[in-house]
Amino acid sequence: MEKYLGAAVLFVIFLGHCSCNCPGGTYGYNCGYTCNCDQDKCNPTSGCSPPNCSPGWSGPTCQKHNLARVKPTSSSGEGLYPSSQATDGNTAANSYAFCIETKGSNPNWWRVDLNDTVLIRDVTIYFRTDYTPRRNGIQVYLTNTTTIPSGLLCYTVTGRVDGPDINNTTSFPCHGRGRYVLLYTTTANNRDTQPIMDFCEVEVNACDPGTFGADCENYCHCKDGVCNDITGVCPPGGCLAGWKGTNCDVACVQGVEYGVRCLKTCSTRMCQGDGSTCSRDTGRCDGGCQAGWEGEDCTSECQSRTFGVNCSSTCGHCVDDEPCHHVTRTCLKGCSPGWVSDTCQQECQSRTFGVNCSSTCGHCVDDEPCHPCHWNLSQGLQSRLGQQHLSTSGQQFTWKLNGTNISFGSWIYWSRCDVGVVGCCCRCSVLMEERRLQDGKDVIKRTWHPADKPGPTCRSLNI
Ligand SMILES: [Ca+2]
Repeated sequence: MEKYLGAAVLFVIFLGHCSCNCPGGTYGYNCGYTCNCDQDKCNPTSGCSPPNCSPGWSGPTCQKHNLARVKPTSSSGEGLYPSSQATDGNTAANSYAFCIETKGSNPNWWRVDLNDTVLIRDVTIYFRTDYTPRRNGIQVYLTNTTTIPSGLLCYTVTGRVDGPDINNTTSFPCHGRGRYVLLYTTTANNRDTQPIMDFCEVEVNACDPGTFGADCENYCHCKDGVCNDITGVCPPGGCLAGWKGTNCDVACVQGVEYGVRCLKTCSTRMCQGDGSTCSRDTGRCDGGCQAGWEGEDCTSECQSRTFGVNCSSTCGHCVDDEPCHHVTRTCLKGCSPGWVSDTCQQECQSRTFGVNCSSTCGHCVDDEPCHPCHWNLSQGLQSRLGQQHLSTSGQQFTWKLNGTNISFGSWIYWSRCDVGVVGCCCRCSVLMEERRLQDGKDVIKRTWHPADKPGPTCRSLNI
């Protein structure tokens, strides 16, 4: 049953996900799996398969890894055949010459050092097939210490003392994290006076991340790619997009729902055209988005003051740089001073300026239009002259010229000169207050100065 489900999962998970361009050595969904075979034997969609698996890898997709292969071994006493022959990768078992044989002792043990604390799934022992008695009573531990015995007792080999009812190849779960796998016995079988072990190979198996099942033949659907290697259940944090259910084993209904836990609905996307498919993971719109929408599934409104097809157009002059409507371009809160119309793209006309172009220009030379925006004299002068030349008093701004304080009105409307060069002011008029002591009195003289005439005008102020 487990293998049947695995085949079904394989079929579904790769459907619609071209992995044709996976980088070398990877394959499958999001190129998230490693090819454990020569690269030229690795199908970009389905990966590797026997007999092409790299040494130490097995299973229908070469995802099952024998971590014990060529790892260092030790034993309670080396007999005729060294303990390392149980991790040499050769599972031949029809002669003791391929196997190990410990020296008789009680207790008696053999151990492989995996070189690191690792997660393992199961263990397989290949017993001698030409001599069967030394099987019964062997205990298998997964441990992190060299204490004999210690750790998790995974399995006890049990059967007749002469062993024929015990499988030549005995596999059992041994699920957990550990550095050592220990085979341990205090049982002397048959005619032995002391316990002796003589098996031929021990495989300590783990599934490559993202796979599970007896042969690591199933692919999980977890967000972080790693699931329980026996059940396939995802850790807290959830399923890969496109999957739902407690075990993340239920695919989103194609064409109806998509995304994380299948919470998004295909029909609410703003795809261009009606024929778009709806991939279960991203809900991608095949032909792009309707005007005003963006994102792979076209569910995000245009951002950053953009609108329209591909969000490639920029909003008009909305007040305070507010974004416009992502589809219609309308400025929802009105226009910046100097601009009108729904989309705020039209400049003030007919010598008007300001919010809604509702103010009339001041004393521009030759009745020319003023600059359509508010122009605050303090900002203009300060930016041109620097604060050290300018003092402000209430709504007055005073500049010292040749020892004389010259004050200006608080608001002034510049005539148009170079568009966009605010303050260029080649033809502006300036309301000027000229204050001086004359005969002990403070004399104030107010005049409008066209900027293109000599004197303390805009030009002479060099602004
Ligand atoms: Ca061997």
